[in-house]
Amino acid sequence: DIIVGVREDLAVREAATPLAVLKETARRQPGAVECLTRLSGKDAVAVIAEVKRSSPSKGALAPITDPASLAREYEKGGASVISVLTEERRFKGSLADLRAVRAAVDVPILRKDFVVSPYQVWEARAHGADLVLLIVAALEQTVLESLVERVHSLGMTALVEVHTPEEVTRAVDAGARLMGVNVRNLKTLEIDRSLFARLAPSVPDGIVLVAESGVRGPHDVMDYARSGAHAVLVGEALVTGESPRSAVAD
Ligand code: IGP
Repeated sequence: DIIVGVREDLAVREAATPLAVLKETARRQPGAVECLTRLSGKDAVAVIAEVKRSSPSKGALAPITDPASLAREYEKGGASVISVLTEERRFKGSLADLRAVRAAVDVPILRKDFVVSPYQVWEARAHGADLVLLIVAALEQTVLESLVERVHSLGMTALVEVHTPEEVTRAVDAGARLMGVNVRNLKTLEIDRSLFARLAPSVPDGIVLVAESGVRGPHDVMDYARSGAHAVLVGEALVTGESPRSAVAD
């Protein structure tokens, strides 16, 4: 179970850096950048481009020696937000990657991890994140609610990830302003792109909606947009593609 490893790694960091110290670092950061307007912009579908070294389904995707320069390519290509995997064991990401990307770009950045505790939300802010992913399936409702509140109270935006109609309801109840439908089944790791079109109609107006995973190229972007996506989150196709900059721009 991925969460077991996440909690073990978290305990090590908590022992090294007390929460009070982390909060001081977080408070010294420039304020988080508002992202909802740029993600819901009327004419074009927005792209959230992901720095993704590895995945549990495919293993190593690309040798990313310099996450900062990849992030700069994404930004030049027109990405509205840059997502950075920070989970270490399965995705080979790190908070160091997040910090490097923060120093390299001006666009808002998303901490993509399995966030289960407020400590990780403070960590995200301390490393310059503007958005934090929260996965409904991994959290009890009261925990989800308090994490959404914590993210928002620190000026960041929660990207609340759902896979089922029940999870859409839970995300709305928890106060989500930005929701992501992840079409990858977390148990089987299989992609089912039709899930997005099935869930999108039950998402209330006013919530900014992201289609996550399975984008192979412009055709998939258009399909998601037609089904109601304001934005798409793309990892694998960008890190394995030849030119991340033109891939975002196309
Ligand atoms: C990107 P893809 O198929 O473009 O590489 O997918 C993103 O949606 C995926 O990395 C993701 C993810 C997650 C990873 C979505 N939700 C939760 C880890 C944890």
